[in-house]
Parts: sequence; C-alpha cells; structure tokens
Amino acid sequence: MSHATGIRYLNEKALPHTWCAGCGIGIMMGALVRAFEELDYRTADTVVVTGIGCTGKVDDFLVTNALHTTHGRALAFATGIKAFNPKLHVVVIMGDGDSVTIGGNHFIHAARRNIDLTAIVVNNFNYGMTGGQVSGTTPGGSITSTTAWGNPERDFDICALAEVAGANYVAREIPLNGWELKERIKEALGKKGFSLVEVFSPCVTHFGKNNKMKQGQEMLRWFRQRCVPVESYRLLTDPARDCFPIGKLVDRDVPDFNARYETFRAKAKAAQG
Ligand SMILES: Cc1ncc(C[n+]2csc(CCOP(=O)(O)OP(=O)(O)O)c2C)c(N)n1
Repeated sequence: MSHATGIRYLNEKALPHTWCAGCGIGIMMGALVRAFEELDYRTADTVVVTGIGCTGKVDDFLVTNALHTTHGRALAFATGIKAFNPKLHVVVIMGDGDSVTIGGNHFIHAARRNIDLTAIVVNNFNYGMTGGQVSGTTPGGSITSTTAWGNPERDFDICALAEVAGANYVAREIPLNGWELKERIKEALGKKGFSLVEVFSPCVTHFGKNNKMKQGQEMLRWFRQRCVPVESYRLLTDPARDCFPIGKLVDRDVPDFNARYETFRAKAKAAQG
C-alpha cells in the first residue's frame, strides 16, 4: 500500500526549511501537502495565501500558486481571489497573530460571509517571528517577552469564535496526531463555505522557553494534557477553562458566499429584463 508523501507540492530547491527545531509548522505543512496529493489537487488550480510571521513562510516551500500578503490581511486578499475566481482552491495559512489578533476583524467577517476558503491557523500562543510577544491566544498568566510577570488578559478560543461567526467547518488538531490532522485538512478542503483547521503548535524558542518547556516534547505533552477528543469532551459536565476539544467540531452546509451572490445576481438580471 502506498502513502501520499506530498513531495510533488514541495519546492525542494528551497529546502531545508528555516523553522526552529521542535516547531510544529513543518508538521502542518506535511499534512497539507499530503492532503493535496490525496485530493489530487492541480498546482495550477491551488492558491496558498499567507500572512506575515513564521507560519507565513510556508508558501516559500510550495510549488502551488502563492500570495504572501501583509500581516493580518491574508483573509481579505483570499476573499478577493475566491470571489473573482470561484473555481480556485484557496487555502489561507496564518499564525494566531495574523488570524485573530491583528487580523481578528477579517477572520470574523470571512467566517460570517461563509466565503469558500480553507483557513489553517497555526496557534503557537505568541508572536513567534518577532520575539515571542503576547498575542490574542496567549493563555492568561503565561510569560511572554511583553508580559514578564504573566499575561493579565484572557485568550481567544479560535474554534469557538469561528463557530459563532458562521463557519461551515471547524476542527482542531495537535501535531502529535499527524494522520488525523491530514484528514481534518482534507475535510476542510472538501467543504463548501468557510472552513477552519486550528493546529496547536509548539514554539519552543519563545513560548516554551518562557514557560518552563524548553523541549518540543514538553510542549507536546502540555497539549496532550489540555486536549480531549471532542466525543469525550462533550461528555464533560464542567470542562476546565484550559481544556480544549480536538477533532471535527462543526460540520454544516449553510450556502456559501458565492452561491448566495449568484442568487442575488440572478434577481438583479431578471429585474433588468
Ligand atoms: C502591520 C504589521 N504589524 C506588525 C508587523 C510585525 N510582525 C511581523 S510578524 C509578527 C507576528 C507574527 O505572529 P503570528 O501571526 O502569530 O505568527 P508566528 O510568527 O507566530 O507564526 C509581527 C507583529 C508587521 N509585519 N506588520
């Protein structure tokens, strides 16, 4: 039995990649290219849109079409691409800063519009590229380079945010579950409407070092302690605030933006005679 490697989507000349040892972004990228291969995506029909940050470097290593945009605005560019050419597969890859901190407003409205995109958010709990500053997903109390005595704020639950904003598909995975991560990305890619896959990812260099987890394995252990398969999570009567469900969390079929737009366009055309 042969397994997808995803190699045909990688720009081997650009490798080795530049991420730190222990970082989870490469695991996400591996799952993504395997998902592309299993779905037999043509590179010419696939656009990977990224923002700025360690996660935003992903497109450097891919041979699909790519658009490396500005920090926090990747979803706005991707919305334009999809609205203009609905036939393209549009995948948006962002860090937690990009997607829900500076980019929070675009995230909410892309989900509300239910535009047919797949957003993959690598949540490493801080601004990795610029030195480990606090972000909207940094857990309360955690140490970062800008919260030396602990983060006084609460953190966003990205999946819950996507669900209430209107996404058709929402999932969360951890890098320990590489096969499941690939499956979730495949489901998200196949879903019409806005889909989100959040990947908890170790940032050993900043978040881990600042919070007594100097090794990647320690961060992975931390994820395993905090994450519960969604089926078990739903049986919990009083889940702790720092306990997260993983797996497929939302799967619904509300008409996406392009379908709704066509309905109204047809009305306008009919009115014009
Ligand atoms: C408008 C704007 N503000 C700030 C920056 C500086 N900046 C670049 S990357 C980054 C943080 C990236 O964090 P995140 O999106 O979580 O990605 P990570 O590096 O952790 O993968 C910041 C603040 C920028 N490039 N543009």
